[in-house]
Amino acid sequence: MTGHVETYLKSQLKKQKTALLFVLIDSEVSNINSSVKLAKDVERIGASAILVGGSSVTDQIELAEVVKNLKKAVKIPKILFPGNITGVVPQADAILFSSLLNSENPYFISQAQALGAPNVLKYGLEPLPTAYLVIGEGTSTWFVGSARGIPFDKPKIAAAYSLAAQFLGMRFVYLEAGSGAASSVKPEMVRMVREVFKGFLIVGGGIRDPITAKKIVSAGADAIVIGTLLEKNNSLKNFTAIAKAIRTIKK
Ligand code: 1GP
Repeated sequence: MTGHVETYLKSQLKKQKTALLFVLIDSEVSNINSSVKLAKDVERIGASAILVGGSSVTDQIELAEVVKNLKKAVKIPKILFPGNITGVVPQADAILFSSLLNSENPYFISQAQALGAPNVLKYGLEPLPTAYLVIGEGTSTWFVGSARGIPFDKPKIAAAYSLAAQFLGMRFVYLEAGSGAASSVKPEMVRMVREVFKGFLIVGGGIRDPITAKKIVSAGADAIVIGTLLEKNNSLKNFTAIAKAIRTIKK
């Protein structure tokens, strides 16, 4: 069943006629004050949602505090991005209810989901059914999630997983190169996934400049995720440049 946040994201896509910008806030990197300031800044610049979480977030109390404060600070949806059951906390609007489809450990494919699901219901979080696909190797999400990373230059494999996700009823695919990845997912992979996957396509990991962002959006991403860039100096200037650049690509 499609909920409010999913409906909002789709309507934003139609309205903006280009890909959406999601910002990842890692509660273990940014404290409450800096998270709130960052969320307000990126909302003003044009971000459509804030993802909160990450593969190494294990302090659930700290995460809950950040979410609670973001809720008061910004209107755009606050979407949990869990790497484990510790990523499920109250007061967010939705959760990327993800299965790490290319994990070698069934815990990250279905067991964490079973353990987390009762709290998703209890906290009234809107589950966004997501196939989380880790591309490449060597990142935290790859290591923590025991992923067998899809090689960067094997777009057909990513497309096959995305098609499988669609047949399984998942409405979101997240192509993840990993936070701080040396290189982002290649446009060719995004293009091949776009050809077969009819749902909402999120691409993230290692996107740090307008040219890369534009190529990924032109290839068919519905949303790109920016995280690490915003932890650096001068980051808002760069984020603004990315926001401007993707507006030139019409979907
Ligand atoms: C990580 O895709 C997100 O899960 C964002 O990646 O931190 O490299 O921007 P970066």
